[in-house]
Amino acid sequence: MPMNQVRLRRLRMMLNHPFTTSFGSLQEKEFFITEVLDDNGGRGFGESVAFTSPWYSEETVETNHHVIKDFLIDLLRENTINHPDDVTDVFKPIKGHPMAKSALEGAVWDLYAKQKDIPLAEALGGTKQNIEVGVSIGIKPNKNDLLQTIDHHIREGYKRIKIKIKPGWDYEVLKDVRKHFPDIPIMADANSAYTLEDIDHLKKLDELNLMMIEQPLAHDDIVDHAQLQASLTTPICLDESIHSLADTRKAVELESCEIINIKIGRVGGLTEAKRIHNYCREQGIQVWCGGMLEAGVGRAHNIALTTLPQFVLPGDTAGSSLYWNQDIITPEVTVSNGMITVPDKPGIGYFIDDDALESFSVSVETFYL
Ligand code: OSB
Ligand code: MG
Repeated sequence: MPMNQVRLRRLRMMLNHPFTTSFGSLQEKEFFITEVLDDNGGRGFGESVAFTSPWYSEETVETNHHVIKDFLIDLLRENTINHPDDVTDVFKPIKGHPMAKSALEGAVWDLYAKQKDIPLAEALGGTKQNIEVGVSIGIKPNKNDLLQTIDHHIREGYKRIKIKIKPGWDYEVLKDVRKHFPDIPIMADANSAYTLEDIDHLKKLDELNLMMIEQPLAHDDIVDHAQLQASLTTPICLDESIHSLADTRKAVELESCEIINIKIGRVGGLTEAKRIHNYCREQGIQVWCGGMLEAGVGRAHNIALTTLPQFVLPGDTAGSSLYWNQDIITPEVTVSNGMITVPDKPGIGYFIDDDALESFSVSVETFYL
């Protein structure tokens, strides 16, 4: 497929409010927007979900820069890409760095769909016209604050509430939440804050009727989660541990989890995300689309992926206004009654607000293919 240029743009945007997880707190977001261009004025966009610190996984904004600039762009230049699926194979010699790979691969997918004049969702094989979403709530200074935030989002219509937990902010807090909201779908995300020594403590969560507990144990573990899952009735969902279809197969075969959170960036791109989705569909494993506090471009990719049929649980793609006063796409992503209407325009289906993009830019580099 024709492409002649890559633009690598570093952005800095402030979140509306700090977002706190078991690994730390974030309010300023720095990340890359990638752009792949063709001779006809076509522009495909991708977004990297790496943070400035290696808190969630090993990758950072700086490692993204190094790997994209010094390796991945060369591979795009030296190889023939007939279809976006080829990008995953072309990037294979580079070990790891899934978020860097995904940032470029996503832009190639968007450009491909625009060249074909079809929505990205359709290019991926998705069929849903509306997708269900929930909201992820960070660790709050106190319980009252958490209860009020939940109440607000339930009134907005979100389909399920995810609550970040860590030792000292878990069972007692969730018990209170359950008491105030006896019927709402609730899940907890530990971001790998526990070990097998906490097994008796984690078992207490079984009485709270949670949809799932996300990534309770180490970020790189698949084996210990199998032992934990065998002692819990609450389904475990893996996030951090899953980087590929191969990881997914191991987790499913070892019964380390019952549910998989698919994040495009964490698994190296849309093609690998689709492969994981297809495998989970065959195996009867439920999946949902996770979030990384993305701006509009990343959100648009999440929405397109979620149109695939095995995304049977609400994702973390909340509306733009949850985190941003101004997004980089128009229209912004809006959520109504917990649903997002999938755009029907070509590619990611939203326009890029070039003025906003420019105003948040810290640097722009151009590379020729
Ligand atoms: O573990 O899902 C996670 C945010 C940053 C890093 C990791 C995670 C999250 C979220 C927020 O839960 C999801 C979102 O709203 O984008
Ligand atoms: Mg998570």
